[in-house]
Amino acid sequence: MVGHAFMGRAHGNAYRQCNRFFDLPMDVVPAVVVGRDKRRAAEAAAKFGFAQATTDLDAVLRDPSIDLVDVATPNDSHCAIATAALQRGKHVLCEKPLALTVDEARSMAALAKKKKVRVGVWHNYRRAPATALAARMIARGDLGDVRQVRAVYLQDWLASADAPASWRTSRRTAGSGAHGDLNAHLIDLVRALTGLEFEAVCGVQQTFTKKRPDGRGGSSKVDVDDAFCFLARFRGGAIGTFEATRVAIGRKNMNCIEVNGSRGSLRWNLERMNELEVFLPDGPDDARGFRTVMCMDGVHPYAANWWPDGHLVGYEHTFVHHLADFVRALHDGTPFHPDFDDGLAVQRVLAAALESAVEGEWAEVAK
Ligand code: SOE
Repeated sequence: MVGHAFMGRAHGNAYRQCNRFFDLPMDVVPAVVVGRDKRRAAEAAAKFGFAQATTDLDAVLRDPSIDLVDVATPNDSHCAIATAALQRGKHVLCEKPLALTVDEARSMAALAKKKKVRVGVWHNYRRAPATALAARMIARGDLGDVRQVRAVYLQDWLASADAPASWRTSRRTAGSGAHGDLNAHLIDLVRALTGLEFEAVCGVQQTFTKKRPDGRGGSSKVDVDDAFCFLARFRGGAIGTFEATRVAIGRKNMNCIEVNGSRGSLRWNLERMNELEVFLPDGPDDARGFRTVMCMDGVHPYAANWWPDGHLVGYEHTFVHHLADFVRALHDGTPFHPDFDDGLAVQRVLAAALESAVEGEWAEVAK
């Protein structure tokens, strides 16, 4: 695992838990944490049960006993690290967004195919029990034809002008702000739940705080969005709205999506992540309404791997599910999504929305 503080923690925990809770066809052996700082890499390795820590990525990539490389670094190094790993024939899991640009994402997807290895992007929210159930219901036709999606991802950790600059507030290292960080999740979630493909988008963005403390007594320019909203038209006629922000005061991590079909609707909110609100045209007319399905019974996706019925899971479990599904797909030779083609599709939507926000007009999303 090539790690970076927060993302490294979420991934590291998944490696610790997936052997224990999922009956996997092969053992996942956490081998080595790679970091720029030897001491911090060693701490992460000890914490998450990896056998070793190093700063020498090349040596790890040359090691034939390493099968899978997990890229959990800031966005500007995804392409270089994943490319080097793919060149060495390693399977790769990569943080989101897949890359900084569509060109990078396209070359990563092409190389993965050429090398015939398995790849995935860490869009973990596809794999909450409730979102996986939503996808199952929509695929089964429970909602009829999907007409509208409404997706918001709201945070507030940059609401204060005193919040420090970081790699996440620079275009060079992050590509964009809330857009690439949070809209990327929403775009993936909509594709995963509904199967819809984007046709055109129209975006608007704002940076409310243009300079932030750099931690050395000075300040750094912020050249990414604090908030980014866009409208979407999907192939086939459905429409959608998307909103990502890091300045919605009071909203800590509200990732919420509603889907309206021709027969029914559903809504999921990460803040109540084990529940799915569902409206279906069943029962007597006068008793109809949204009902809340608690998605932690054995019949629900992933639930039976954890606790007895009705006992809950949390944010970190979505990463465990992601890794367990990836390992199973690797072993069985079955498809795994999101792969780098999915990551490329997300990148195309991100880029088109950004172009649209800059140009002030609708932009087509390349196929
Ligand atoms: C910060 O905005 C962040 O950690 C994102 O980078 C993650 O992808 C999201 O899941 C939680 O918030």
